[in-house]
Amino acid sequence: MGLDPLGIPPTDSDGITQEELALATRNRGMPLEALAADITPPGLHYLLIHYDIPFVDAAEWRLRIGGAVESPMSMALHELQAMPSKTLTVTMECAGNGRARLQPRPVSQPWGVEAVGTARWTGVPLRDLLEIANPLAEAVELVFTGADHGTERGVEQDYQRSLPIEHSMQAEILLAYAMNGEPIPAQHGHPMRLLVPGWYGMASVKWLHRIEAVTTPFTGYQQKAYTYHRNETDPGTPVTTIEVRSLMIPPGFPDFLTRRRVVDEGPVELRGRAWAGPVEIERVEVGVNGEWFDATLDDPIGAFAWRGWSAIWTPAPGEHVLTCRATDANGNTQPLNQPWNTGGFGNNAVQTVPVTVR
Ligand SMILES: Nc1nc2c(c(=O)[nH]1)N[C@H]1C(S)=C(S)[C@@H](COP(=O)(O)O)O[C@H]1N2
Ligand SMILES: [Mo]
Repeated sequence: MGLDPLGIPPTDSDGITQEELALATRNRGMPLEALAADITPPGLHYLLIHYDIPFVDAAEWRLRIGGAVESPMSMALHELQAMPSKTLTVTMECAGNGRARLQPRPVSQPWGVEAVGTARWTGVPLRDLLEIANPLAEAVELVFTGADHGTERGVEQDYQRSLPIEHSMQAEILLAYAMNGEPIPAQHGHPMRLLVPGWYGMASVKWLHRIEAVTTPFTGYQQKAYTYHRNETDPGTPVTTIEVRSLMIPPGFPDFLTRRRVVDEGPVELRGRAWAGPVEIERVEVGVNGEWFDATLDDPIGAFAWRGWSAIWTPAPGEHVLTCRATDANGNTQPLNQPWNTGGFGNNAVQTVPVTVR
């Protein structure tokens, strides 16, 4: 197979491989019933860990800022916690969410639609530290390094991502040390992670311990791998902000194995959430067997957070297919068909929920 070195080998096989299953049991999604809460309850936020969780000792840990800066610095956690802090409600989503629904399926973490969660993150605005470290005029990006280490498609690496200096100076970019008012749990990046609100999760480097200003754009593995390539020769465009998506809480009750829903006849309140990274949600529609009607939007809970929606459905007994689709303030609407690319990124095609009404 003439494979793009940055793509992921696709498979025509319907069956999930043992490797994909092993990834899926390490990296779990948010159970969709947790869409009921504004803030995802502890332990239900989705997880994506490329290598092993590094168990970092917060008392020994330091954050180092260096490279092309005027004043390199090194700070302990308690020193960072003594600085003015900011708390933001942020919906985070994995860029690979929806990957396992693609055909052919790019082989990687096989997400359905549930790689999402919303938390209240507290930390120091990155720009407050940059004002002290002072990147040199020739610095173009900051490279963020996590404490985890592994190989990916033959490349040994610490997990690293970069951001342009300009983006790093935005007020919402945090060096977070608390999640929902508690120290960040080990699996979510203890003791500190970068938080890039509005962007897919890969930008928010966990177990952060080093920030380096560089004078040429960073071309590390994770920077290149997150690219939309439509085919093996497409040079592609970088994966950045979160695409518009909505999800519904599957109504009624599920069958254990198939998760098919059973709902009693009569009015049913359908509820869900919609988000579009840094962009506002303008509209959510509910589809019943292909007929669309508007849902009612709840009040927003934050500029980077999902927005609740609800709709009343009065079904007749029988088999039905429910869907929902959101439109953002830029006029982007979720597609009915898959936006295929070699890495399986940004598949925001509508969720479908088959329901039996009795
Ligand atoms: N150091 C490090 N940071 C990381 C990752 C990782 O494996 N290592 N995974 C990234 C990816 S792909 C995603 S989607 C988010 C997931 O964050 P969460 O597990 O807290 O939900 O973390 C990002 N930050
Ligand atoms: Mo991700």
